Amino acid sequence: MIAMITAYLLTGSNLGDREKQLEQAAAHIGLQAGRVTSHSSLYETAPWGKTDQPAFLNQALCITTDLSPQSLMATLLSIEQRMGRVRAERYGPRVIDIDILLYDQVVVEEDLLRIPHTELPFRRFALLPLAEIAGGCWHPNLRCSIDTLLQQCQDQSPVQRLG
Ligand code: PH2
Ligand code: MG
Ligand code: MG
Repeated sequence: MIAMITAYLLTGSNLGDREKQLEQAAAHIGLQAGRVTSHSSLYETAPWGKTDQPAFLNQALCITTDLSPQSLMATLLSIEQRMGRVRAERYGPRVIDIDILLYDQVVVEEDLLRIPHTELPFRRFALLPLAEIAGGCWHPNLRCSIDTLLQQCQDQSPVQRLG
């Protein structure tokens, strides 16, 4: 048996009814991946990487789960598929994206799965929502807190917390 661990996810959407899709994703995650124990506010975020696309809504979720990192990833991908995600271009628009940011203090370095998320330190749209619910949380590779990563982040892209 695998003990319950705490993981942090980031959901994102920039096509269709973004808010409804983030809600649906959280509901699916709660049913299939673990228990959603807390969530950040919704954030309206400028598209990062490929800028000629609509703005995203992003949200960080905290879950407890007994799934391994690989099973968690597979479950999240199947939720994305069921919600109608079509993978086209890299960084392109999507109805739903669910990424694993942190999985306890575990480091995974496989071709298809990297935890902590490799881009986390460079993306304000992920760090700001995550800091709202896990500012004191430790990054196992960089050996500093999420709050510290946010303070050091050079990304200037607009990220606005919604009321
Ligand atoms: N996801 C990406 C690429 N760019 N930009 C924002 N603002 N939010 C995202 O979730 C996002 C992005 C690739 O997964
Ligand atoms: Mg992503
Ligand atoms: Mg993804």
